[in-house]
Amino acid sequence: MKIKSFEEYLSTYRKSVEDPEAFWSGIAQEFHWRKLWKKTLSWDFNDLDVQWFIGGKLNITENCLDRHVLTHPDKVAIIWESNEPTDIFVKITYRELYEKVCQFANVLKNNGVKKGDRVCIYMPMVPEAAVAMLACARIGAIHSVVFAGFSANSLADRINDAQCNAIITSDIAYRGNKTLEIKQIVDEALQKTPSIQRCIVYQRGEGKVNMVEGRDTWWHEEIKKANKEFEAEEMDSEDPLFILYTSGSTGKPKGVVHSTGGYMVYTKFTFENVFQYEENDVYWCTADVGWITGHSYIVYGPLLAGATVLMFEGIPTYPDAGRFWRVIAKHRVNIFYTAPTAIRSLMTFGEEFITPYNLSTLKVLGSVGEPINEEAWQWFYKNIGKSRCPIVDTWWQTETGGIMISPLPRITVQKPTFATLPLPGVQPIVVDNNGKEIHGNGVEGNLCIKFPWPSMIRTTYGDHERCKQNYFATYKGLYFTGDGCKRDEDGYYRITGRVDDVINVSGHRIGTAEVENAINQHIAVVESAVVGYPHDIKGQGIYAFVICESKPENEEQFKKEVLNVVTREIGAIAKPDIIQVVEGLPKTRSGKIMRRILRKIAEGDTSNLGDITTLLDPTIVESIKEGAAALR
Ligand code: 6R9
Repeated sequence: MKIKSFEEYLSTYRKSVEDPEAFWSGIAQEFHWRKLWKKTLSWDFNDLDVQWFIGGKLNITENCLDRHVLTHPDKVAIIWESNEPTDIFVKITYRELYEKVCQFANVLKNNGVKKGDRVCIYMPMVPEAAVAMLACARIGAIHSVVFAGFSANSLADRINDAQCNAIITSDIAYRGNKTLEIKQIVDEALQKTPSIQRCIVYQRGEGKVNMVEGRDTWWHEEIKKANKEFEAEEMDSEDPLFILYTSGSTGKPKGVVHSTGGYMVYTKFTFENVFQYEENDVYWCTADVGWITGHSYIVYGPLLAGATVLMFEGIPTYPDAGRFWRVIAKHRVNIFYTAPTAIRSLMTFGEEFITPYNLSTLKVLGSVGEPINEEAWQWFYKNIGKSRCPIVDTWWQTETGGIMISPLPRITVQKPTFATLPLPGVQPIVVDNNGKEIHGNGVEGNLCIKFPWPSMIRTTYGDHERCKQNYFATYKGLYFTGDGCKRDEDGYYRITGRVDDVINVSGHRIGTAEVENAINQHIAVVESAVVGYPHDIKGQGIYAFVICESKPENEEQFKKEVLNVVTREIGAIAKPDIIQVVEGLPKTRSGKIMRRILRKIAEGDTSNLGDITTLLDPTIVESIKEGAAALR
């Protein structure tokens, strides 16, 4: 079902709210189910229990692949552009993808993976990453993709939390002019993961890696022995499809669990509508499969819709800052979905990197991951879209599974920096800090959702209580997003950013507590406090206030060590931008750090720090202020 006009959007939205079950069951009919559902929805936000398409049986890969093989087997499913900008690239048709997935499903089976098992995927941006995900889905195993920028420790924690019994990885990964030793990181992680029985290694480089006898095996060797047909496992609509770890306000990342039927229905519906995908379009989303955007809008959404999706291995600035535009011209991309941080970074390089390339095939631009500022929006609109392509500013989260608030291109009147209006089936409400609904327009508050949608989080893996506490306990009877928002006079939503202890660095969610835990691993560190601050390119930067046992002799050296510890514990994406060694932290008498004060100092706004008299030692604030000023 594709909405074609604003009137149709309004009437569809109205129907979706008046009778959500009728609305979604209508959309769900478009798919292939082995057995239809008996009841569309059952839900309880207080004791968190949400089920969609109850009793329905299906396999999502039959909808991603088998259906398309019947109708358009030779259509290109994936175009793969490698890190190196050569003329050679890979095109995989739906038939070929089907065969690769079936073949790899057999490999998984031959290696002892069964329905319900958890399989970790730690891979670069190669088509085999998508093949691995779909092969898991085909046999009913639950994939847990871990972004291949996370450290061995982070990887091990995630594997252990989900008790994965197999991992799929590659020898190396190419990112720009760097070669990352992926397999080495896996080897290190696997020292601490007793549940792992098998490690299947895709050869991306020269394959010169250590292989552990009885545990490790090569992808290319395994597929030689595997058949290209695999009868898909029959799954229940509510069987988990995947786990994806994400940061929250507590120290430990949580495994967000998505189920099969609802996720399928929602990602296809939103993909088709938000991007207004048309039959022969080439669609490119620059995310990594390690994030939810890669799951929903590189793999599942587009393939469910039978689209042609471009997958890119490299980075925006290699070999130069014109790479994105070169790829768009080369593959005649029609729909381009990226992140504000990439736009802000490319803006700084100037237009000479854009002008050589023909961008006339572009029809729709998209943004995701963090608030897009007016300047970046305008630059994207004018320089890339040539003032003729609408921008869809899509707000959503790992937990929501799919896009929630977004304009529909050429349908919704856009407004820079506004995600605009909720998609059909999405019922946002704004509440004050006491959880009271703020009615009307021209208001601001905390963004919650009051009614279930098909692709919403079902639980956090292994800890249902935590999921309840995290998302459904702050405001009774509501799903709390953790984001603040404005609703303007037109009823348009603008997301203002996180209101919890999560920092959004270049569109990546990082918990302040996670970074603190990592910094505290440094032998000389007594305590630390981490806050976000506005950063021109990253959106938010990480600012760490650190108390040492004794003043470091060589402060530069100490800071380097702290960065190394964070890289080791979490990964390079969590490295603080600024480290300030302090003598104390602003604490209340009950020992709570007043982060509000640290945030102000990190922002460089110390004119009004508010009431500091309740602090145990108010003088500490002066010394932190002075130290911060000296760092700028
Ligand atoms: C899809 C994704 C979710 C957080 C979310 C919010 C921020 C995402 C946004 C946006 C403003 C947008 N966010 N899209 N903020 N405008 N269009 O990014 O998922 O990694 O879980 O991050 O990202 O703060 O709460 P995830």
